[in-house]
Amino acid sequence: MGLNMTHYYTDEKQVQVVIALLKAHGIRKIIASPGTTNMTFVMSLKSDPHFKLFSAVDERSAAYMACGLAEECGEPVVISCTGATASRNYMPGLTEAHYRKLPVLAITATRPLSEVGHHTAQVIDRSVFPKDTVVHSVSLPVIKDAEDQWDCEIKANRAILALTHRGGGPVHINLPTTYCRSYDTKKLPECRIIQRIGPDSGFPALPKGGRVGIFVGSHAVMPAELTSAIDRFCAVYNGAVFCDHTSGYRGAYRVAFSIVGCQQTFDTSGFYPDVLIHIGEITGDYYLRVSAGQVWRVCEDGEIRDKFRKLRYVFDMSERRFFDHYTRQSGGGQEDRYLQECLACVERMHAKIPKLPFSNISIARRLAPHIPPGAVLHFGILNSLRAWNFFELPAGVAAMCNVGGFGIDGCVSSLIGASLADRNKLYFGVIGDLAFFYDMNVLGNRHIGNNVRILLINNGKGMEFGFSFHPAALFGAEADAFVAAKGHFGRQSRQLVKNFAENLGFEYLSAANEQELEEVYERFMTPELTERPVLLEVFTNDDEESQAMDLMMSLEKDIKSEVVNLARQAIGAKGIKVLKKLTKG
Ligand SMILES: Cc1ncc(C[n+]2csc(CCOP(=O)(O)OP(=O)(O)O)c2C)c(N)n1
Repeated sequence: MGLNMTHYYTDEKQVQVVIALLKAHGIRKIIASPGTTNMTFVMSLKSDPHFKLFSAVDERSAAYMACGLAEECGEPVVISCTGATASRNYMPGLTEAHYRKLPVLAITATRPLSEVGHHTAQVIDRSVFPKDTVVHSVSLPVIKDAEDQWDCEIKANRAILALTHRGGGPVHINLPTTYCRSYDTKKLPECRIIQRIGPDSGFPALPKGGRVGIFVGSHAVMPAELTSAIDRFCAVYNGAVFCDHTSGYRGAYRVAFSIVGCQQTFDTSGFYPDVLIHIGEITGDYYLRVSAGQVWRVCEDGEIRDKFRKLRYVFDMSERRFFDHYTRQSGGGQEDRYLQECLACVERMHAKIPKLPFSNISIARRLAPHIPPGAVLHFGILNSLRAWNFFELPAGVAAMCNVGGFGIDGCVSSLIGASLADRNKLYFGVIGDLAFFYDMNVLGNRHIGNNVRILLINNGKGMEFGFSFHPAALFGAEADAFVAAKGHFGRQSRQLVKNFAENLGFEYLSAANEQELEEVYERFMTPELTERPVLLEVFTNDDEESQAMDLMMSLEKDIKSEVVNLARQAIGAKGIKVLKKLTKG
């Protein structure tokens, strides 16, 4: 019966993704070894004339054959094997390929990984390879939902690209099967192909006439040449540069968009660019919500980082090279409509900020303009950075935050470390109480100089967990004790930090309301070096902190977002899910 049966691609989605991406990346040659576990893959390939299949019983031989074929043709060759010890026999050939940088892609089929270690027949652990066999190894999921689909596409792209990246070499994909018996898929799914562009590759065209956004994650302070390269690029491509305080860019196209992005009842999608250029590392600005039809990542590490889930190209080169190339290509012109639209919206939001309750945000609003130019400003994780991101800093002030790992454990130490670099420069830190008490022993470090100024916002808990948008809001004040860690460290004692800091030689200032802040802030912000390091402790309370945040997040409302928000409040997130399902059906 099987003899005359017409079959197409397997219905296993993860196998379809691999096949679609092999095709998209122009890979054709396959050497298949016999087995059941790789059957859905092999039989699907056989149904597609794009692929040229060879058979080899012995996997050891198959891997060596792939070495010869890859070298002779100058293109990647796939080897496919089943479970049991089949993949172990790839080792000699992969070792050969490793030392000769041959693009051999070993796709080892397996039962779902959850079965590893449970005495399932033929299932072995392939999570570790000798260092000199493959340059990259991935395990793909069995695709059950959109998240798996994304994971699978990214990993398959990453594996295929590793065959030729920086010299290239052999690569491993562990591909699960569910032994699906239907081969009814006539058309492969549309998969997102990601391509890597090196300095010597052809560059894709960047269309003019649309809007180009540049998203800068945390980034070292940009040198003047890079800033002007970005500015020249933006001028010809109608660009805008979305930043937070850690972005290191202070050029003419800067947009501090956080205040717009945080609006809960305002749809920001009208500001999305056609293409988004992604540079820099992790951002601490959760509100810099920008997306685009396509994202192009530019970074000298050449890594695939799909923050926006729209990644199309990775430019494995310096940012200067990228921006200069496209500016040269552009044929000139001058266009800043996009920038002006974004800036106008930011300005409109600022104009709408009401009087705020006494809080980290109101303090940021009052003090941000007074940071002396030339100073460096460090922010604690996470709420301090958020609060201050709403307000611009004076030109010449650089800002940092430990957004690499987001630990509250080292914010003060990082500030002190930075301050050792230049004793004549002022180093400010804005730190929450949990982060401060966590890391306060560094204040006893004997190297601390008089160039350190610490603004401690003591709200008595991890305020982060007390905002209405936080999932802990579900529990109200019940979350205080064990989620927000309220009640430690002297419960906002007026003496504890004062005594500690003064005994260690700090000048201590404090404020518990607006008026008291007015009395002390000028001393704290004095641009001259003071005799001793200064610590200003400001006491706020959680209710007012929370109210201030709510006010900031509802500066502007559009009807659509407001309806969605009201519905969410009325029927909850679960209800929204049900509604979405119903309307889809
Ligand atoms: C080492 C470490 N532990 C826990 C966390 C989780 N966390 C993130 S923000 C935060 C609260 C910080 O509170 P605080 O420093 O007082 O700042 P606030 O939110 O009150 O402004 C915590 C515990 C973390 N980021 N790092």
